[in-house]
Amino acid sequence: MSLTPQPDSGADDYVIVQGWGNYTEQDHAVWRALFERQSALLPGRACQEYLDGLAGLGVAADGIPDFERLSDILERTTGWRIVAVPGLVPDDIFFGHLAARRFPATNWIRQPAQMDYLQEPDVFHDVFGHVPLLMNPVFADYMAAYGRGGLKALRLGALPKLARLYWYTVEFGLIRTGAGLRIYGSGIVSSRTESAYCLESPKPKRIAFDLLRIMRTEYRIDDLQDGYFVIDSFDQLFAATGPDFTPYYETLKGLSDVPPGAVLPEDELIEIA
Ligand code: HBI
Ligand code: FE
Repeated sequence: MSLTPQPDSGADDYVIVQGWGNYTEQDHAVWRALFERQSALLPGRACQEYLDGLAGLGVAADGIPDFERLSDILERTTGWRIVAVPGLVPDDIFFGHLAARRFPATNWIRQPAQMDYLQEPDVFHDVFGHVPLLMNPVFADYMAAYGRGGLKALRLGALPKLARLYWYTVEFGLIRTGAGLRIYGSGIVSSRTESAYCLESPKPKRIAFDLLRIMRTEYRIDDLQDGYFVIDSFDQLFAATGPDFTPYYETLKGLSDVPPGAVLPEDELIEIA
């Protein structure tokens, strides 16, 4: 399958039919294995909002969920629906869906040999990783705001800066709670090794959320993160997307990029308990 999906039958938003009936027994077995493995790891590591969303959706071990059924529950809660796509879609299409409260979820699942890592998001990463937090009203608003911001960033040629915000929050974000650090990033909750590493390893730096600092920070897509950013609440995250980012992009032009894992003097470092 080509990695650059073409819109099917004139659907210029890359939306396809999920094809739930076409999943094989192996597909569902891979889902069950991934679901059971992560479900054993996440209590005490993933934030309560994520765990509540997973339970509220009824995403279960038994097999790959039907997007329409999940969407009916999701829509009643935060107005979001899930649309099936063949894989990564062009940025403008992606942001357009998010702005319209449609989460584009890949419809295929990884092969058994890819259990521990795959480059491109599959249905487990997208549905198990991303969809549960869309049940949280504040995070759901953040994701819609991010979509609108993405369309604007494209127009301003500032997408790489905004993509960093997505990476260090939606994909790899941590949150401080009274009980300690917890995970909310989808790239982490769907990964066996990173779910433990991000909270327990002394190697990565953990830095308090700072919007401009994040938008200066490069990231690598092919390895465990060297640095994480930590929010205090989803309200804080949503509030950060309130202002118009145009002046931020101007400010960033005068600031150098920061390598992943580097620490700046002004950083508030957060130690693991
Ligand atoms: N497409 N289906 C899909 N899923 C993504 O997470 C995704 C995408 N296209 C672009 C993209 N992410 C990133 O480039 C943006 O987050 C910046
Ligand atoms: Fe993702």
